[in-house]
Amino acid sequence: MRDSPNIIVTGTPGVGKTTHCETLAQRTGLRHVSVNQVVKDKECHEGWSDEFQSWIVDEDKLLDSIEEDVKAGGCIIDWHACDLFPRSWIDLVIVLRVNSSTLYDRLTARNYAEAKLQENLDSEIMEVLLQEAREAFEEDIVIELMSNTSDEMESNVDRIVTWVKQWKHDNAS
Ligand code: DAT
Repeated sequence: MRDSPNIIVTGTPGVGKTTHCETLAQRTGLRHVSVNQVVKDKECHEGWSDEFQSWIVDEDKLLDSIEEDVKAGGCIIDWHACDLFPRSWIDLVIVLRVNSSTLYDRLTARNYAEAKLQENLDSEIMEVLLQEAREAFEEDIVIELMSNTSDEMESNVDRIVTWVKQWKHDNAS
């Protein structure tokens, strides 16, 4: 039994996962597990895909790399996918959402190539990550939150901090 919860923060690239996770880690003391960073640092990939402009992730290796940490509890997992993580590892799934025009501006600022930009905009409009989360986890642990403005981000973080405190209270041994 873990004494601190594990949270996934997921959503289309550019929705604000990293920004939320960093603030949440500061406010809660939980650890920010940036899967992007783990994939790079621990080489959990089979090379770089020019077509998708991203690493081809070796999911088994990735899960092995983070298993010990996650099983200990207290991880905020930051990744644009969530259905690879075993249900038993996860207590809360946050799916961040953003308006198309805001996402367009954020991804353009990152100099995304046109095809990748369009693919991510389509994914956000089609709610791909939200559906993935709802299919992979119990519906009552999947929470959709808007992330267009800093006010929304502050309120999201406040809400998750409160949830963490309550979880710890409810699960205290
Ligand atoms: P992700 O990790 O999902 O790719 P990010 O945290 O790197 O996203 O954020 C992308 C950019 O958008 C970054 O410049 C910060 C900004 N941003 C994120 N969430 C925001 C919010 N709720 N309000 C205003 N700006 C936000």
